[in-house]
Amino acid sequence: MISKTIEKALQHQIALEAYSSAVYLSMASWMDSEGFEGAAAFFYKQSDEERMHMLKIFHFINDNDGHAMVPAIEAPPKSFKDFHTCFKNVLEQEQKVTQSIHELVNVSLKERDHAANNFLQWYVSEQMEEEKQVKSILNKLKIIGKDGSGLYLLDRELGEMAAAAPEGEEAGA
Ligand code: OFO
Repeated sequence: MISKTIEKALQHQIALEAYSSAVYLSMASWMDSEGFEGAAAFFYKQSDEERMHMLKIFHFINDNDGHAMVPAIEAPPKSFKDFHTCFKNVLEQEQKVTQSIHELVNVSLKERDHAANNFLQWYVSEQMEEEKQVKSILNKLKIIGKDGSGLYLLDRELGEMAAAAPEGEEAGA
């Protein structure tokens, strides 16, 4: 059984994961419309992953006598300035999620909820992987600069990463 405090904090996390899923879906669609097929595949996959992260919390709450609820989320942006800005936005979103996960871990410690603490460790590792991945993409973008053929190759690499990631796994993680 989880406390109301933990349930409320987890419910907040559900909304963040749902927003990540929505914003990555929007990025996938924008990349698709701009002709970046590889990045589009990467973001479709990321969007699915975020939904899976959200669902895991639903099950954890419900399996522990709580009641997980579908959150109301704001609409994500429909378009993005450019390829580079998109990934800068991803890093900001992931850093926000990481901070929220760390706060949740603090709540679980304060509540002495060892089950929730144990459950949250998966998210701590996952966020480290996600931040590492997006930082590596941003580093490549820095090297590429305004070179179109470099961007073409990175788009292809992102598509390969999405195709290689097994179902339920992060693209490239
Ligand atoms: Fe759910 O891991 Fe990113 O946001």
